Amino acid sequence: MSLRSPYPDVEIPDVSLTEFLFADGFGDRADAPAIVDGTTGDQLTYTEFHGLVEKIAGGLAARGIGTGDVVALFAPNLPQWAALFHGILRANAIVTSANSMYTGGELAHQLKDSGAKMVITVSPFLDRAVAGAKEAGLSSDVVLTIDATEGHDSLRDLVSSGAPAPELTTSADDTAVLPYSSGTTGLAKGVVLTHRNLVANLLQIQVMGDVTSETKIMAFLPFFHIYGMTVMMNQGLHARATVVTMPKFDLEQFLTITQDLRVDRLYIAPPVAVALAKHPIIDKFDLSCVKTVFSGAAPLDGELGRAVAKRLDCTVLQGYGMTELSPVSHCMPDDRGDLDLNSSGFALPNIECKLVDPESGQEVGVGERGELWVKGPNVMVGYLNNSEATDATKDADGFLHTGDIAVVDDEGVYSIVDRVKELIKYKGYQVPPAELEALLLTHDKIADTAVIGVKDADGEEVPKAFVVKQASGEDLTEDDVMGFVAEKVAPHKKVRVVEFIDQIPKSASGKILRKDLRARENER
Ligand code: AYL
Repeated sequence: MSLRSPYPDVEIPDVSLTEFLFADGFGDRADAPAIVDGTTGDQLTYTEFHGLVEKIAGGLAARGIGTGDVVALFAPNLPQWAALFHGILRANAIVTSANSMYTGGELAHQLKDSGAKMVITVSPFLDRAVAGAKEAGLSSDVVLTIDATEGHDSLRDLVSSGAPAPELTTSADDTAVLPYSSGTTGLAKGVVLTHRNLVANLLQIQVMGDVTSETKIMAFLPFFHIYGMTVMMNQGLHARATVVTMPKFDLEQFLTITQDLRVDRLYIAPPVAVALAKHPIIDKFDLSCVKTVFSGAAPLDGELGRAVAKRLDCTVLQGYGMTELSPVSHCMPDDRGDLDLNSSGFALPNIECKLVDPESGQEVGVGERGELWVKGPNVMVGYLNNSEATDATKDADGFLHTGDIAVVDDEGVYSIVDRVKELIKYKGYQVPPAELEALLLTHDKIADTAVIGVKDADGEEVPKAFVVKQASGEDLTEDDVMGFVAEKVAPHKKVRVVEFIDQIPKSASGKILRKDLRARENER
């Protein structure tokens, strides 16, 4: 029994994202703000934004960037991030968006794996960007900065050449972006998303949401992550709305900007819902402008969601998706604020789902738990240069096996109830356990290890390492283990709980039995 979206299909035009967003001009929004830096008030109107995109494309072409070349963006949310993103695509090239918290080593993995030819960053990130580029075999000459800095070319240098943008030759089936995701297992992999994937998801979410040219969207969640990229940046640009950026999250500043710029649509991940529901500072602000709070990227607690709706007197909605789905496959439409907030709403138009019992491989029906499989025009092509991982995730019929367990009711409303994949989510960010395990095994006092997600005292998921000591490791402490990891990874990947045990439970073939470790946690 495959389950189709209750919404009629939308037609996906056969065009690049660039054509889709910019070919028709901006009408009466030409001089309206497309994107505003909420912290400085600096803004680009639609005409200015588009002009900058064209100039960036010209500058990139003059430096030899063209069809099929990959350029890495390693920067916080700024209006220029969006202009560079679209400038790279306009130059017929591909964007790989890197987590701006990455260490040099983590960035190097992505640069090497994606074959990036250029890295664009900001001066405060230069140390990590240059270290990563060097480790990936790139010259520091191809590390550019958005702001001006000594020793590196800047955005100004890139656009000052005055070179015209090249002819747009990109078609819908060309790769547009390579965000990185560990998917259901293993290390971070390049997710190949085409222009068609991104255009499709914009049209699919358009049916669900009331985002118009009047909307002001808050974008503090990072553009490098597919949630920020599609749902905030590109949806906002497509609707000719105004996207308000913040380079990093600070609660008071976020509230000040929301109040002063009269932002009406907040996109958040669940940890921010906790602050909105509970923090005393909220009462000091006039947030009457906020009409909608949309949560995604990790499970929202329904009660918490209702508390936010009540306190801000607004509609709270939840959506579900994955990087591999461009990312949204399910969400609550704007007019259904009445739905149970523990759910993630309906399948989007053009989407077909199956729920499959992971043990038996049999499809299950309404009210029964099964792994969610998703098929639609927003499903990735595959993982970059990794057909094995692609085949393990996307089947021959085109269904993406999400690794999430869901239940659907008779109205077609889905609730995500569990996760069967390894992936851990810390504040909505991906933490691939395989990466932490590989790192921990390089410690000379650690004999074996397994990392899983556990709930902390606030109910937030955090990475926990089970560690088997080497005979020589008697004096190894929990803090030693956490410190060892913290030095080498971005903050969201830190191990936050450690337990020493005698043996890691494994199957006959040597696979870590994470289920057994989870069961052990739940017995506490
Ligand atoms: P990735 N409820 C439960 N788990 C969720 C939810 C949710 N609403 N959203 C995402 N996840 C988990 O690639 C789930 O395990 O993309 C899923 O497989 O970083 C994993 O996060 C994917 O993590 C949307 C739709 C945001 C999607 C997104 C972000 C997708 C995050 C807003 O409307």
